[in-house]
Amino acid sequence: MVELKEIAERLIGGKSDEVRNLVKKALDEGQDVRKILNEGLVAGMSVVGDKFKKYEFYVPEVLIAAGAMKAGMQLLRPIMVERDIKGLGTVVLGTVRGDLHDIGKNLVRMMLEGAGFEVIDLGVDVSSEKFIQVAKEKNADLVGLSALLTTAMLSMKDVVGAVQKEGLKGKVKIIIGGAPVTQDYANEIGADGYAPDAASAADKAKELLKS
Ligand code: B1M
Repeated sequence: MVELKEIAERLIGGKSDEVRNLVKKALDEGQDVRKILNEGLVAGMSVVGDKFKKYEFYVPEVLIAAGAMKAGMQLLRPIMVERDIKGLGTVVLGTVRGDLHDIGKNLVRMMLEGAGFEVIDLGVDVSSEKFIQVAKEKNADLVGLSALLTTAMLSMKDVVGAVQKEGLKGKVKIIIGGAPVTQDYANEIGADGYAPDAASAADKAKELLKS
């Protein structure tokens, strides 16, 4: 019988093939999909997030671990879709209009996926109209905005304004981040949350969906 903590340990070490094999074996043994996800993949990714926050892991280690997470998810996702097993929630994520930086945003995506969210990544230079359109279509719980340019931070305000204008305030929470972004700025523009790094973004997303 596969010990699910073994999956977590291999994921932390970034061993994609081993994670894939263990997940397959656990599925073949008839272990519960949700348990494999939570006690294997998500548990491992949450350790990776903690290590990243404490500067024990850097971007390359996170990327490699996220690759291992993806290898496991490729086996779980079709079963979850078939059985309509819901994750923690749906996040529409993107780098705001005028900004092409995406390295941090991609890390945020990996941490959110690692925490069990479904992430719809709209890429870079995303307009407020696009965020709203997709958030409505996908019935999103959260919109995540990233910006690295001080000039592009203004686009975050546009998205918050558009969410209010469309009557989505409260239904769709907004979380913002990126090197020049601060909690003060989030307060100023009326975003629901701010996170200083990718691992904290996943924590903040969970916290916002509880409230
Ligand atoms: Co650009 N760039 N860049 N750049 N670039 C910066 C950001 C800059 C600070 C460099 C500098 O001048 N010292 C500066 C911005 C100055 C400012 O506005 N204050 C700058 C500039 C000016 C520019 C151009 C205008 C340069 C030019 O063309 N003249 C141009 C802009 C293009 C555009 O966007 N329209 C430009 C272009 C580029 C490249 C294309 C060459 C490349 C981007 C490649 C890519 O992203 N695919 C690039 C890079 C790599 C950088 C630096 C060197 C590194 C950014 C990065 O990836 N950091 C950067 C200088 C620096 O930071 N040393 C710089 C690593 C990443 C993991 O961190 O993105 O902060 P970060 O993400 C963190 C957190 O912020 C947080 O979590 C992440 C992980 O912990 N986070 C979130 C991010 N998003 C979040 C969302 C959340 C929560 C947390 O919730 C949803």
